[in-house]
Amino acid sequence: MTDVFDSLLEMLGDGHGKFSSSDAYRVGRYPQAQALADFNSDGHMDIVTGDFVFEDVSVLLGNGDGGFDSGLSFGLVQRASSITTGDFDGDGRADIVGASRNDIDDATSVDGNAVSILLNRTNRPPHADGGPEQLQECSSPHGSSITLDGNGSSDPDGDKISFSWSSPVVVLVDPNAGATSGLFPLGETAVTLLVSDGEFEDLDNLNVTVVDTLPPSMTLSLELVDWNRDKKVNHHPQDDDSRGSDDDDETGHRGNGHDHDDDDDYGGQSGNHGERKWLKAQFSASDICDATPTITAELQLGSCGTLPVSSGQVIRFKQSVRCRTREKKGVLKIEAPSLALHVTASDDSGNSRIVTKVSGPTQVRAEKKFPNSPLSSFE
Ligand SMILES: [Ca+2]
Ligand SMILES: [Ca+2]
Ligand SMILES: [Ca+2]
Ligand SMILES: [Ca+2]
Repeated sequence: MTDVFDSLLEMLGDGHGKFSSSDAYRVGRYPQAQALADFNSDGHMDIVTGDFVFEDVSVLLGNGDGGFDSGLSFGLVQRASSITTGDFDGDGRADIVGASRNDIDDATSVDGNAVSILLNRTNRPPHADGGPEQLQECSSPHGSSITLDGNGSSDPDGDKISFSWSSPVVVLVDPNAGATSGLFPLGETAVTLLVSDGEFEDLDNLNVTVVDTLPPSMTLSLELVDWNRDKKVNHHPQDDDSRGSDDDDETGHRGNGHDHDDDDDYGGQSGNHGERKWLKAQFSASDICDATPTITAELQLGSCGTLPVSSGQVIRFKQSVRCRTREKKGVLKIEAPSLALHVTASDDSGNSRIVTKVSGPTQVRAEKKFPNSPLSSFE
């Protein structure tokens, strides 16, 4: 084999007008003509040589560090006396043109004095494009359904490409389609798209991020209730007490003046000052993304401080400068300057909603929302 190849010496410039020691590469026997181009589009310069005797063209593929991989031989250009490169068919790949000189005495030979063009058909790798990074609002406690579109991927040679999507935690609907989808959980999930033209592959990595920026929804009420079930809300319970219509221990107090409930609301404190209201505190919260948002509630009693309260709690409230709170038979009895129900609902992502409902002759409604931060409001 060695007698049909000659050596091509390759020397590296050192940037100071000198060259380092050389390596030798096997090409055709009489490499009279040479040219440079990147024939396989890998970004590294390659060398083509033409063999003046054996009518071979050899290409040495540059490997990027000054060396070359073994050559590829093509038997086309006759007695190449010069070689150059250019993209003659406009496909972006460098082609080779060789000028052949036949024996000067045989100038009429049909084989002599020709120009040969070798069109480059080197396969180039495809380009994977899995689309942009995705950021979506969470749409359920399981996350969000998100579509991935890799149809922006391409092959510079027009080769048909295959798709392979993968993600460590998400089951994708059709991982071998150009576009796919999956149910992505809250947070950041890595996705990889691999495309192949059958010979070369390319990867694109992207992140899919599902966020929860919306605070929980809340319902709450602090409404007058029909505590003695007479089909009327108990705005003036003193009147109801005298009918003895339920078994609340308030019933009948007024007659004997004995307050075994240690409750001296009656007697001389009738009228506006003594007005009492039976109320029920009710509240609940839900969140699109968090199936179990945290909810806490308290009764704010003005200068008398606060009391934790559960949803469904019945409250007997009397406006008073006194601070008295007792629970009896399931009823929270409160005497305080004011009464407000203050509820906070928070999701796992730190979004909070706070709503305060004030008990009074006219109930003020207002609400503010502060995603990702505690908020304060009145309802
Ligand atoms: Ca190359
Ligand atoms: Ca070309
Ligand atoms: Ca290709
Ligand atoms: Ca939320």
